[in-house]
Amino acid sequence: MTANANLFAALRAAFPADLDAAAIETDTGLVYSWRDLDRASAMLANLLASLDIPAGSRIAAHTEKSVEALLLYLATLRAGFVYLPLNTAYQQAELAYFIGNAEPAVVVCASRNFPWLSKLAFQHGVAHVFTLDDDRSGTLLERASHFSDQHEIARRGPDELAAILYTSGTTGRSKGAMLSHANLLSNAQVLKDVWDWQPGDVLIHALPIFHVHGLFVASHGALLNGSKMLWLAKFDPRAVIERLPRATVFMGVPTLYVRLLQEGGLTRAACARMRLFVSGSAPLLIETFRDWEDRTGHVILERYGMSETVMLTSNPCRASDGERVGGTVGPALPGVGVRVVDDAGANLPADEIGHVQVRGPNVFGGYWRMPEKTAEEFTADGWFKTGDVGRFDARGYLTIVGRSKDLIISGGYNVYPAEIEGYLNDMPGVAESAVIGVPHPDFGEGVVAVMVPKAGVTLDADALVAALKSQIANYKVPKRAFVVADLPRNAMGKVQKNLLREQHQGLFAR
Ligand code: MCA
Ligand code: AMP
Repeated sequence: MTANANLFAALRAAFPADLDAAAIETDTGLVYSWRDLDRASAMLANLLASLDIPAGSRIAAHTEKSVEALLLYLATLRAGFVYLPLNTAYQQAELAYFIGNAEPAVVVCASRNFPWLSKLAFQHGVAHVFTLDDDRSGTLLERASHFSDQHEIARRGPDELAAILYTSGTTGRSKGAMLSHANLLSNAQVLKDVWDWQPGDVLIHALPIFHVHGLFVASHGALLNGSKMLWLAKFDPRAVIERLPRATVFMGVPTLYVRLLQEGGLTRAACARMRLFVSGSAPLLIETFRDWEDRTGHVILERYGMSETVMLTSNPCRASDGERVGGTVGPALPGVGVRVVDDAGANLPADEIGHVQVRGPNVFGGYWRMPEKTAEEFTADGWFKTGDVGRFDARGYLTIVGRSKDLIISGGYNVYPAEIEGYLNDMPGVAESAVIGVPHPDFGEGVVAVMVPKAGVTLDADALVAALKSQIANYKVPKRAFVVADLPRNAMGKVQKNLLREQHQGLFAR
């Protein structure tokens, strides 16, 4: 019989022999052993299996970060279902879309959201809604407590789905990137090797677990190495610094590094035991890269990835593999193909800027129930179009110089201007709008809205933005808004966002 390709089987096989050793220590002082992770994921997997839902069912989680939320992810893998993480910042309209599109069989949410979310789920035919709060209360754990703590890991083929991650495209609504067990496992194994995970490594886990960085890159890294995690429910720079002397690996988006640098406690001594600092999800400014080295003596390793592909490139970890070059995202990971092409699809030589395209065992199978969108995003010869613009240097290190997709990355979260413009354009008195990202000292890019009123209307920009707060995730809400008579357009009638970005580029300067 062929080996079970279920990702959980590989993670479980990496648990240390001493199952009573600490696997996760939380910021509230709880310690979970490897045995706890095994037993609790088994009980949750048995609960999911008892629901009599079809193979391939989606299990949607709109839950705050907690170890139990991670266990729900592991249990979903273990039982062979498909995990669908949803950022808790998402509000009703956003969730209505995700639930309507993904049609999950199970929704797990915080008890405070149960009244409206259970109704929404019911309207979309979801049969099971459980609650899970970050204090280990809720119906999910109550129900799971009645099940056995033994569970045989469901057999899954390498190409069967493990997770769907929603990510917005250049136009239109969010698309669910379908990731298989093999996509996730192959990437986790490559990273274990190239980032040189070692016995005794300890990870500070300070990222949210709704997205690739915190859920896959960080958690899989520690689990596949049998490494302990020091778990923070929310990023807090002082709590991270306090844990540095007991840790060896930290992963963050650039905003986390910017905020850590503002703390006096970030010193060489505090970082003396640390082995690796990884940054990704958004461009790391060269100033941050340099300041970090000056302050801590450590060179941040920057890597690059996407929800559709997990990790693609990485600066070297071992000195023998080369130096880490600030401003670059390093060479392609082993087994991953990365090319830079011109508009006609021809490969470009080193130093020339073009479209970044990728392929490999990590690249997703397609967008959930959107075959046309999937087809559009792949070339005829099977390369995925990332929408990023970059160039290789002579050593094969990639630099991301921009994006051909209209996307803002704020504090590591993606904000799609088209989505925000849609909401603004629907507001009374708004004729049209343009949403742009401009440099922001904390978030990297800050979201800015520029609106044109309908004839004879006086718009109150701040009031409109305040109204948006009740409709969309808070990080998408523009930090500043302006009312103008006209938007700048080119001869083709297209809004010239580059001119708006230039005009507002100093808006958030310190
Ligand atoms: C919070 N706020 C933000 C953001 N986060 N505004 C803009 N951008 C943000 N990212 C605002 C809130 O709207 C709120 O404003 C105020 O800040 C306080 O909210 P709070 O939640 O307390 O903020 P925080 O705890 O300070 O959060 C900042 C953060 C967080 C820690 C940087 O955004 C974060 O954890 N970011 C990491 C995202 C991440 O993991 N990305 C990985 C994606 P108001 O009070 O006005 O409402 S995976 C990915 O991209 C790929 C594939 C990859 O390569 O990794
Ligand atoms: P997501 O859709 O959340 O998976 O975000 C993926 C996008 O994040 C990529 O297409 C890039 O634009 C961006 N990204 C991720 N890592 C980096 C990085 N190190 N430097 C620049 N951009 C990055």
